[in-house]
Amino acid sequence: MCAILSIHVQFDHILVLYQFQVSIEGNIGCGKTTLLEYYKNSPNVEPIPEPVEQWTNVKGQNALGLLYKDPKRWSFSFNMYAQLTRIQMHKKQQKKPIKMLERSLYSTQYCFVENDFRKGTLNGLEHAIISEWFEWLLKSQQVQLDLIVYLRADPEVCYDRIRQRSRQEESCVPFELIEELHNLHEDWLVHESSFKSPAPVLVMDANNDYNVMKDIYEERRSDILCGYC
Ligand code: DGT
Repeated sequence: MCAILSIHVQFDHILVLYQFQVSIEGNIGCGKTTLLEYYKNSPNVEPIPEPVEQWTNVKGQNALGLLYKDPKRWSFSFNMYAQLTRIQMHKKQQKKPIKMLERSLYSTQYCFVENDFRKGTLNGLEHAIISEWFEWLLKSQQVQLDLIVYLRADPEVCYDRIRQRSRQEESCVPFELIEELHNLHEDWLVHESSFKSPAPVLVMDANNDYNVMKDIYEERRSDILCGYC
């Protein structure tokens, strides 16, 4: 499960770091950011939030906003950019034993790209290009995950949370999309019927309010942090 990623030799002592990569996965609005926030002050955790601010300002252009305004026109551009920023998250130098990622290269491919292809917002050529990039990145960049924490929430709950937080770009997200993404996460992480999971999956019921979720995060601290707590 764990990997020795670096051995630092410093004069007369050797420091061996065991480094884990944990990806927090789940539908839009399921509470991934909240989980990262909860653990961000743990001495062993390095949180890597997804770069939404970068997506809303690509040299002055709001890629996320354009994606929802006209998915057929912008899905290819957005997913290519998401793929780039995700590999940057995976490759970011880690100083602490646990790198906690908000999503991964895998959820871009297995949930968003897959859904866009099924819906026709990515055409066959666009899908082939993104998929080739994905395969190449997997082979060449050592995209390692040791654990996936799947925050499993009902689509209705996620949809309510999205409406409540009212991120401007997501004002027109249809419920249908949340249902489709829910099913894709389930197929991937629970049934493994669409794609194989790249790491063991810890499934957590994320339907509860924050106060209850906090208690659950505390109870499961050791499991979520691979024993480093
Ligand atoms: P949370 O904390 O569980 O509420 O998570 P969110 O909703 O802040 O983060 P996430 O990753 O579920 O989604 C942020 C927005 O970006 C959302 O509108 C969906 C979109 N998004 C994220 N990753 C991808 C991707 O790889 N491809 C596409 N097409 N959209 C993505």
